[in-house]
Amino acid sequence: MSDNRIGGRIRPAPIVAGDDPLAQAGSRARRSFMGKALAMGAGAAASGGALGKQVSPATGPLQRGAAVGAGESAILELPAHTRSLGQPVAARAYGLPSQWERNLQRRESPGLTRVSAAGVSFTPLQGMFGILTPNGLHFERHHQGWYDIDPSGHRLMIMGMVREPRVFTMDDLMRLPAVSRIHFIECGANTGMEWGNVAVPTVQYSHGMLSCCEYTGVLLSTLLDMVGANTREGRYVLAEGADGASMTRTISMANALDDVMVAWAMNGEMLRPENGYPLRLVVPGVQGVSWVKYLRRLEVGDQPFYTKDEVIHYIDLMPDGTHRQFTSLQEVKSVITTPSGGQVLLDHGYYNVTGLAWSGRGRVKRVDVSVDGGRNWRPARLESPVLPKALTRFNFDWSWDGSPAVLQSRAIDESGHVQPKINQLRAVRGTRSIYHNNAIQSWKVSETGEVFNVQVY
Ligand SMILES: Nc1nc2c(c(=O)[nH]1)N[C@H]1C(S)=C(S)[C@@H](COP(=O)(O)O)O[C@H]1N2
Ligand SMILES: [Mo]
Repeated sequence: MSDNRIGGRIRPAPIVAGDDPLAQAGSRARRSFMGKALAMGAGAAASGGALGKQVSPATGPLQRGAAVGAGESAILELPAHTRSLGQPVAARAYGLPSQWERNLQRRESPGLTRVSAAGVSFTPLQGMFGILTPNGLHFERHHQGWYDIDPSGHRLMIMGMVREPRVFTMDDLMRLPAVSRIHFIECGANTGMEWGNVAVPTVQYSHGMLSCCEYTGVLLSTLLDMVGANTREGRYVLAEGADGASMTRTISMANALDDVMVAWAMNGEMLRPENGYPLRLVVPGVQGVSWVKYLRRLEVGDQPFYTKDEVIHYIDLMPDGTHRQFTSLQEVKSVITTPSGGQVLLDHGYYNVTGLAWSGRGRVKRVDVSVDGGRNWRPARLESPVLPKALTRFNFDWSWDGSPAVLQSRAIDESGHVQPKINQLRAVRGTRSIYHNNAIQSWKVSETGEVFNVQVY
């Protein structure tokens, strides 16, 4: 099911070139199954009972009181799994998702980077629920591939404008007072392909360099205190990774003393190798590149370090040919994840329009949804928790009458910033940028129910 989960009413996103052919075959098979299931009126069975064709969330399947159709025979006849023993507990020492969910995967966009070790994989936002990203579906961005570093040999050095430079082992760090906090991470290049015009078909590719996890680690302020950092003149901190790319970024001391973490855990377990095991920097609200993975060195300094990763990369090309630098904050943004590009509405009637909103400045205050391309807006329901610098889930009731529609969401954060339209953003930033596109996303629902990525001005 996965991508097409929407009550069995939406078929899977089309698989793009270069994707796993097995997944393609699977999705074709599923599509015809879904078609048959719906034709038989067995939508509820096909969709895990959520919003099948005969089921409306208001009434539920059993309150319809109609004659028992072919679909209900799936309830009356006990299937094999109800008449046999299940598998023993030790079948899987480390749990995996159901085999029926195997279409829900991180996906690469072939050709996006010149060498495969410098790659990106995108989170399948269209198939996810709530605000947390499962560790196996967290997007990945590597400048020089990933490593599975032996934690017993890993060290973190803190130096520069400090009274007592120190080298920490993982054991040293994990004895310290820890905090656990939920935050989003978004690559500054997320949605970057849409600057010029519509570039990608699905929300996975347009917005999937985005994840949200509970991180556990020690606050950087605790470590800076331990080494006696000069936090008055030392206004900057350099973070360096242990990978071949030596990813290095400068963060401000203001950030460092606020909520930055040196983290070893993600969603209750140690970091995954792809995401920086055994140690990464967590810089809430700031673009992903500053979240240095395989963290091995922090240096306190009195000016920015102007490293390669901040002088020639992650800068914004403006219409007059100049570059903006150190534009690290991820501004207020939102996107409807269902219905979204590549999905298909199979039927008229009720849909739960759902999506995600976030802001690097703090909490999301409100999300408005439009179904007519931005002429009229109504507020969506924000689901709890609504946390600072974390993804917020929103839901919105919509009844589709079968005519063409353009779905949009617009987020407003607690600082009062409003997510802009793409033409408002272009008026200031031009069309040649790669980074920091937080524009309103539009999904066009055609009369056939197919959903497309479009730009509406
Ligand atoms: N050491 C190291 N840290 C890194 C990177 C890297 O290539 N090497 N990529 C950065 C970029 S550009 C992003 S967007 C995030 C991605 O984190 P993730 O791979 O856990 O999603 O890590 C950042 N930290
Ligand atoms: Mo990134």
